[in-house]
Amino acid sequence: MYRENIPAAMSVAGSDPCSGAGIQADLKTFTAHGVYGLTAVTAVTVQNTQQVYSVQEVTPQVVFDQMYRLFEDIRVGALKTGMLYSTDVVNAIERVLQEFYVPCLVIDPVMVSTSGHMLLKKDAREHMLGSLFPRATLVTPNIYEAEAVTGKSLSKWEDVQKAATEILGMGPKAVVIKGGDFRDRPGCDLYADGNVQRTLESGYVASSSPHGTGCMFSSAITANLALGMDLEKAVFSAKNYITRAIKSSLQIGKGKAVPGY
Ligand code: PXL
Repeated sequence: MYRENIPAAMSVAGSDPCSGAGIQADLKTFTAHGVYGLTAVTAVTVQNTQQVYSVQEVTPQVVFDQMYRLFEDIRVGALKTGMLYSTDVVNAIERVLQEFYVPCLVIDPVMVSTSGHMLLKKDAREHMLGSLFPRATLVTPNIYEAEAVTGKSLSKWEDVQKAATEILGMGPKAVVIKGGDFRDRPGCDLYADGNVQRTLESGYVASSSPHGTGCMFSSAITANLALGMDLEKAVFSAKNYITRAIKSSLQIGKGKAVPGY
């Protein structure tokens, strides 16, 4: 018998000690939405606002156990994955998802940090596509990740629209391609599901793409889904949230700003 009086969402992701991205950003975002945040840590990064220095993977069994013990105890309304790092971690997550039902699954296919550090090994990409994409309610690649996933270079907005269709063919119910400072349409993202394609426009916030905006966008969507919003509304509401978060970026440290919340 579950007794939660607040919806819960889970983030399965890496730790970012400066709290701009990763698990820490996800928890802040869940809390800001009135959702109780649960976590399973996949890797511990050593980083500050300037760069990522190193990555220590958590053993796949411990990733499995963290998730398993939460699922057997707490009703999880929505789950997102972020930095997964290795094939073995992807497999551990798949094993948990085979045992427990989660109503909404958001896969943020994090691959490389803003500062250029590898956050998903090359061989793990295929596994993520094969095992997690088909289960996903939503996948949220940025332009670089959409290029990696489709194997095509995206230079025009039309290319992004085609990539969205191709990604839908990999099995998720919907996709958001996060445009960021994409030259052809800065500040725009593309939402697509089986029925519609819509552009999410915010008015580009110049010269500020703080570290962690991608994580925060996908965790805001996850929080909205845990609150029971339908998918398209969850995405549009999260776009407003992340736009406000970028506008109120926090100047912490010597490197990139982090999103406000
Ligand atoms: O923004 C991608 C990302 C996700 N997760 C962790 C990170 C980063 C970027 O640095 O460190 C843990």
